[in-house]
Amino acid sequence: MKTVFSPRHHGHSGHVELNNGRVVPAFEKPERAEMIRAAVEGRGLGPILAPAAHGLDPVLRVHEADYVSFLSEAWALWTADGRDFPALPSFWKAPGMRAIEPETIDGKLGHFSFDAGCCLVAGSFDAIAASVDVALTGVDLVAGGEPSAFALCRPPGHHAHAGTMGGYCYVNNAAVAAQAFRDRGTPRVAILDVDYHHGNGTQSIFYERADVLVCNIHGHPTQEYPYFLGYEDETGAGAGEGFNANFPLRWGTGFEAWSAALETACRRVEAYAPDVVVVSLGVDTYKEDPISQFRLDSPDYLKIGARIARLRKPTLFVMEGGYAVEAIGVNVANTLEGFAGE
Ligand code: OKP
Ligand code: ZN
Repeated sequence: MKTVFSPRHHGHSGHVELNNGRVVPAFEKPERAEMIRAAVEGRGLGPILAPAAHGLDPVLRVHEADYVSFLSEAWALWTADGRDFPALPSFWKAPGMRAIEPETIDGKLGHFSFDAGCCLVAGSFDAIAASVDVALTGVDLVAGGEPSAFALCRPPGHHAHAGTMGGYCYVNNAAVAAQAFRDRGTPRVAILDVDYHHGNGTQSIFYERADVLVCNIHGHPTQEYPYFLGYEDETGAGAGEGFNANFPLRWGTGFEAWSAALETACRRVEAYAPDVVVVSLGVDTYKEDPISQFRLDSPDYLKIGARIARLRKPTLFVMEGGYAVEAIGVNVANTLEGFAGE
């Protein structure tokens, strides 16, 4: 399997987040992608390619134009106000307030985010643009006939809504990839999100559509981030009714219960009979993950990859989360090896 990777992710570094009420170095750090790249290389899983530039048009098929403009301008506006440190949002609108984009950067940061998980530094937008190019180059490979590809995206994407960043995610790489498949004439796309956190952005983007099935296995929203979406009764709306499936699991879930949810999700995907599967691949389900509460172990990822392979569909893996840096490479490589060996 070919991997797509860009070193431009390094521009998104030195940033911070709010954790337990304190400003701390971001968990979503460059070492993550480097550990994965090293493991893919070390295991000999296949060639590693640079992404091709696709421009912002495919991003605008999924994201709102004012939001993409904000992302591209935010650092310049922030530093024009004389600030040379990372930009972090810290205020948001309550329901009933006005959703009018403010003129000032402090207001814009709140308007276009839903938490303090999305810091912006000088190189963030370039890394964000490279990350989505990585996903789109993965689409090129699979649409061009490769049975599978791995888009080693960083930053991740699945929490980003059409006009809102959050949870380390700015551009929803998996959603842009799914839309790109559709725009190349692929009739039915399934997104299988196995990251520990609910992919609220991906769900929201396709919620009223029947051409993209979205399945999510994740920490239960009564206990876990993003808290306000991801319940089982969210099954889609309008034309999309029946084309969203959530499998929320309680803190402490181990592989037995997790893989039972994967089996149900895979049967849902099989019933949909997609032409392509996009896997939002997070390995923060791992037992040692510093911000997560499931108990999967490294060998389990071989089985996850093998089950996904048994869908027997062209498959694009898109990297999402995983914060146990010392194990992230092994866990991702195990998933890809389990897939390739099936
Ligand atoms: C992104 B992805 C720790 C609390 C949780 C947001 C987690 C985003 C995870 N500061 N913050 O789904 O792996
Ligand atoms: Zn996650």
